[in-house]
Amino acid sequence: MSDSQFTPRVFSGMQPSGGLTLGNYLGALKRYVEMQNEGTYETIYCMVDLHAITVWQDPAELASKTRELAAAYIAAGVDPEKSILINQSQVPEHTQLAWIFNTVARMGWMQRMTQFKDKAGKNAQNASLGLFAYPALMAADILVYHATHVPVGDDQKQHLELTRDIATKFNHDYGVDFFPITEPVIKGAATRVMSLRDGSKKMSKSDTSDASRINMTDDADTIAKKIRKAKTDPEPLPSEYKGLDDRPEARNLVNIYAALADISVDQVLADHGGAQFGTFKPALAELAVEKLSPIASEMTRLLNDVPEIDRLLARGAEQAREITQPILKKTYEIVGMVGA
Ligand code: AQP
Repeated sequence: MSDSQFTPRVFSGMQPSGGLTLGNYLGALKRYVEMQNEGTYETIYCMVDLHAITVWQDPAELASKTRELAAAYIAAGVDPEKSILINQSQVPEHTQLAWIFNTVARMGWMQRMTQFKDKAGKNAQNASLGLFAYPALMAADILVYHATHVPVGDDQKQHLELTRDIATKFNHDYGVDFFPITEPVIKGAATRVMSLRDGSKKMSKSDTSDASRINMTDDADTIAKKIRKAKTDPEPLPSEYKGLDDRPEARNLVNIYAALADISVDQVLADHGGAQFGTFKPALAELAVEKLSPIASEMTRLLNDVPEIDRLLARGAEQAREITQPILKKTYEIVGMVGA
């Protein structure tokens, strides 16, 4: 099936499960803004609070993190006049479609999801059912808009494949061409930003070590300190990319530099090849502060007016439901629900 029958439409979201990291920004949020400004797509960006509660969240914290995430989106350049900005739980069609998808997805598919295994850890029997079903809700988040493109970091690739499998099976089982086969958009030099303490681990907002990540709200001194202390090796930077083989920490810092500066990795190595980390790290810290500080200040300004954030989210939910209600109704008709 070709996507041509579908409006080019972008959907993506993040969990309000903690402050955003540089990984969330470079892997996803920066792309949200670029795709919004390209003018090719309708864009819908979401705070996925229902996903966040698949692991325990303090209720008051969840509400404030949700507003903080909305402020981060806007501060980074998501424009509520150009994009639809929503909080997931305010658009009930996400969960209604998710139930249908729970009946489409197969146990074997879900059991293969590596994120569940990572997050549930050794105690899988004690994980919430919601954590296990998470990817079916994610498929519904995307497909309830008939979204054709989803900008995400590399860690979400498997969930996007599952979304495509669910759409394909639904279309096949019911003999329709109803859901698009959504394309992941995993692009840029930093699709998987790694921990500053361990080059084999993803930078993550829920990592217990704050030194492992750069938070979007870290001040200049904290950013400089974390980069200065980032794990590296004693060798100088190479002049070519293949010189970064087997040097995951060095590669991570070079990728971060390229993504922040919007230049290629080759260009970074052309400019900094031969430099020691004692020189490269301060240059990276300066660049990170230059790019992140204005976003952090704008977030603080926006968070001074919580009623305005709530108003934008309520308006976003209304705009979203103009798209989601007809798609859910048609899904119910296809499935055979009386009164759809
Ligand atoms: N380290 C990363 N590098 C590149 N992209 C990343 N993303 C997350 N970490 C990196 C992308 O950010 C988006 C938001 O993801 P999420 O909020 O659904 O949670 P996640 O993927 O599980 O990210 P975290 O930071 O690791 O959150 P926690 O710790 O709460 O689980 C996604 O597009 C993701 O690819």
